[in-house]
Amino acid sequence: MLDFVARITFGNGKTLEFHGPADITKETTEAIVNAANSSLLGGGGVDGAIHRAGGPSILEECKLIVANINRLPAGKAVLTTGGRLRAKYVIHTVGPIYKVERRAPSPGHHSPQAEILASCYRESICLADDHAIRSLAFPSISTGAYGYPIHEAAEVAIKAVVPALSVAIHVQLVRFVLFSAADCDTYVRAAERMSRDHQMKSVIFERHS
Ligand code: AR6
Repeated sequence: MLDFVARITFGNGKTLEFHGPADITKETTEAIVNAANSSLLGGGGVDGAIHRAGGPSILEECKLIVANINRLPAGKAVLTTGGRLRAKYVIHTVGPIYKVERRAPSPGHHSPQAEILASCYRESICLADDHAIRSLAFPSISTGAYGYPIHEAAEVAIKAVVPALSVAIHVQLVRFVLFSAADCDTYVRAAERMSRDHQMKSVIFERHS
């Protein structure tokens, strides 16, 4: 079995990978990211799967966090341990609930919801770096129950991850773990497009399919 679908190696030796179809609860990265909601009390989708696989200690830690901050705003991230997961940590972040835009954002500008989605990725990488975490796996945040179109979300996600990974001190590997082959293909195509359009500098792009 192939151990990856696509990989980008940057000039600084850091790596961005795309795996799929795959289940993030089985990940061996040091941390995985949860697409949570502001209550941090669990839900469906990837959130439900992470709490089920990781066991009750994750929810207990989330409750302690909520007791301090009340709710986690969209675009922010917090960290718990990983309970029974193979990953040592879970970073919980809250994506935007997608709304159809009435007006297109002006050229060169992100819509507010794209900014929030980008912030989820940036804040998660920054938090991982603060905890000296070296490898981190993301699901496709907001593209399930929160309805963000995956083609748009993939581009926002990769554009946010590449510079954040580049400036991170500890984080060396970011992996997108996509639940379906179609979602994985969408992310890989977005990355291919961006590397072709020279939006990423000095990269080696490998693809196994
Ligand atoms: N591994 C990887 N990806 C997964 C997995 C998994 N085990 N399970 C689902 N996905 P969603 P959101 C994919 O709905 O859109 C929850 O109820 C899924 O196919 O989990 O950010 C929370 O509590 C999709 O591509 O997250 C919130 O209330 C992606 O993960 C709300 O849903 C995200 O889908 C958050 O919605």
